[in-house]
Amino acid sequence: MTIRSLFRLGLIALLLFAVGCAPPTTQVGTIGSTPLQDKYSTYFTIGAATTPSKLAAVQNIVDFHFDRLTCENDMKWGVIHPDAGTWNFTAADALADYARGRGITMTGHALIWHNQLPANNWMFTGLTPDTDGARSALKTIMQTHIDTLVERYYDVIDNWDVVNEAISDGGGYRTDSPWYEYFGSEEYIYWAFRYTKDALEAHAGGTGTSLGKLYYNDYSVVNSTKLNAIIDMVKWLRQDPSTPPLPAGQSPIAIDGVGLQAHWQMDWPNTTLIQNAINAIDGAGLKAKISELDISASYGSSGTINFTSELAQIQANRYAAIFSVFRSNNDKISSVTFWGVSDDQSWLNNFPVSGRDDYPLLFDRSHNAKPAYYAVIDFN
Ligand code: 9MR
Repeated sequence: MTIRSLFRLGLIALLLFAVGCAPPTTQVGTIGSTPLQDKYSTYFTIGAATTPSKLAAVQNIVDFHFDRLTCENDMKWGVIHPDAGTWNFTAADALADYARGRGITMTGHALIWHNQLPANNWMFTGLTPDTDGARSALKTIMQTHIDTLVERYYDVIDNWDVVNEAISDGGGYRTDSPWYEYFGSEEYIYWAFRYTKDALEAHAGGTGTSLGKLYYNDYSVVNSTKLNAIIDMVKWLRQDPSTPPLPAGQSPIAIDGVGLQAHWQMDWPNTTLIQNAINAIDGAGLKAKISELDISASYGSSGTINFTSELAQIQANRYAAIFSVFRSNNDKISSVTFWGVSDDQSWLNNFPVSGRDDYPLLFDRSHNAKPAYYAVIDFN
């Protein structure tokens, strides 16, 4: 071996060493080579919320990294059941077929919610709030809606957001929901879970398919006032001692878990709050599901911020800390789903400020893996 070839070998070794030591931020132009779904296979499934048109633009990422899907909008009442007897299954079917084709499961989102209802409000039209007539009519409408969705998707949906955001930030039941208004109380929550459970048992019971799980889903679940109210609601549904009665003659329902939406920020909530919420949910005999994870980089700003490499690294550290909590609680967590795939597709580009860019996800506007992605897979 000549001096020159030795020198060349030394140079190559130095170069390889430098590449090996380079911080993950220098890796650009790739979706990453470690599939999230593989890295987390012994912990929990890793999901993404999407729509058919968004999926088309990032399908390579979803194919490679995610083994769970949620319809970001397409199973909501306003989209899928926009009028009495009118169903619009096209988009939900497309995502369900994609999931079936890959053999992955979905989260059903969301059966009963006060938002994204049909524009013409058809379910409530002509009814008088807080009357037996309204309750009776809405129970029938609700049951038909739930039966139809469960029958169509029970084979691919393993857990359902049966009721979404029914508790206010102050801890009481949300009274500005038309469901609450027309039922005249929180009784509608019971019926939503009742009909979903019955439909799951009827459709999935004899087929060998395991029953879909029943979840209550909300934001700010780490807030202890809200968390306590959610747990009280769960105890009421299953009729723990000293809880208010159920509708006359109805039997208790033990729901399976609580979805923490996890629309979080760079500095909120801290990991202690997250751990406390997971512990409280587990202590109540329930699973925690991280259902809508994103970390806004723009929170508090009125316009588009400059997402510098320093900010990207701060966000990566934040994701690392959060996923470390998730991993160490994997026995208490059923799944982790991101609310979107790449930054350009996030709902946060239009909320709370319309048209402002945000950077909350693991993949950037060019669909390349961000430092946050490398932080999430950086563990042994
Ligand atoms: O991401 C969804 C966005 O496209 C819709 O415009 C919005 C309408 O309210 O709903 C967004 O998803 C929400 C989810 O269904 C429930 N939790 C809060 C999510 C973000 O608003």
